[in-house]
Amino acid sequence: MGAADVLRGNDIGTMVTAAPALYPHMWSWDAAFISIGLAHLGVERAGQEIRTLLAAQWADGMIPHIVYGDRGGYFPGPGRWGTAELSSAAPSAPLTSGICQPPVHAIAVGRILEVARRGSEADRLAGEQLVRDCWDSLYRWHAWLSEYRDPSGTGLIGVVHGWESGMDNSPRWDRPYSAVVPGPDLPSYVRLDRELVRDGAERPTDVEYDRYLWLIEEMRRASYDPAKVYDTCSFLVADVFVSAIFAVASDVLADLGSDFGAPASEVADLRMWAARSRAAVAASCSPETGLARDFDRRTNTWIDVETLAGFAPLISGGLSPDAERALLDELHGPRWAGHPSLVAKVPPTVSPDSEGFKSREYWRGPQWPVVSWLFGWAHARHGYAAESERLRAETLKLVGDGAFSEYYEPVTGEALGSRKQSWTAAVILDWLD
Ligand code: 9WN
Repeated sequence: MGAADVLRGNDIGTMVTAAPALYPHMWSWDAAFISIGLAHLGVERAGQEIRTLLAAQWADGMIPHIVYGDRGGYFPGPGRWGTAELSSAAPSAPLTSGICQPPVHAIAVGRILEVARRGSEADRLAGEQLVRDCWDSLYRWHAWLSEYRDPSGTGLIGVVHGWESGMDNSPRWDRPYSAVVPGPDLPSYVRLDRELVRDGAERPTDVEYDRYLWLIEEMRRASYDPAKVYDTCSFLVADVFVSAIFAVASDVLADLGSDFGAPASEVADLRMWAARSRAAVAASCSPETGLARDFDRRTNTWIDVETLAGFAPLISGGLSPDAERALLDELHGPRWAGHPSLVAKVPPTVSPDSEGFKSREYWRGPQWPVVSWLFGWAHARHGYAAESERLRAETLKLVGDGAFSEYYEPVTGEALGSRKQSWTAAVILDWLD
């Protein structure tokens, strides 16, 4: 089965589910990457994916992390969130979760436009229409992140749940999560993921899940009011990877805005947010390791845990040329993508040389093709064509088994997590172009 078949097989009409069984709904950042893959099958269908997502945007501007389709099959489902009942900003159709995910959407729209402009006249028109139709919604989304997740204008965007980072159980979050203490009134629940991924060690633990669910309880109690959530939620971390994505996506959106006649003041806002976040990500780098760091806003401390997210400045730019070169060499060097034990020279989520490395456990070590795509895209944007091409070739080698897995065991190359994961297929389609 090829990448295109995976996307077609997961297409339920207006949305391509993130995966056939484990994730039978639309996820925000998955949808963005999926739309890039779809652009290679048809620009109209790619635009439809973005439109479906934006139709679920909250009245205040947030793009929710899950847009539920008609099927159940995933926990937590919409009933557990209760967003439509509790928040006047949340839509009641479609139903959504109450948190967000990394803002990669403008990057996706920019890439769809590039693909569209290389295609037929109809493709070009469809791509340009998509930009016109979604620019304002994406501006409001970036404005929401700036206003509610960085209210003091530091440049670092806060996340109130590990799920918002997209890297759910990364060791970056272990310390902030240790302060999330589920109350005795946490309503009981049954995990569905454990039935679908047979080896439990590939998924987060039950202790982690209790914390994930407890945060939802806290947010329900704040009625998903973003200012209240920011003030009260027991998990609040300034996420350096989300901030880097926000910076570069704001640039992309500003460029699209200038080309398509968006209001100058809004384009200027985006440029300011981009510059501020780029500088903040660069300034977060550890003097010892050179890696960028998250900042725990509840304890006011830097999180000195070495993970792939530390390479965030390679996404957003803004380092001195020497520092950037050093970070790039580190990413591709023997502690990370070039580690001698790896089957494919693709960055693992945690270095095999780190204490916290767990080769099969989700965001604690495995290689995620979608993250490699993001680094590859950023390398190309910042002028590192050879490194970009290396990530492409090595990731293609990794997914050569045709499983299109969610993530891979770096030392053996074994496919892990969900198979036929849509965003894996999507980035491969883009890379095969
Ligand atoms: C929770 C869909 C999503 C990705 C995330 C990934 C995983 C969900 C889960 O799957 O998270 O949102 O149930 O584990 O961590 O990045 O968007 O593919």
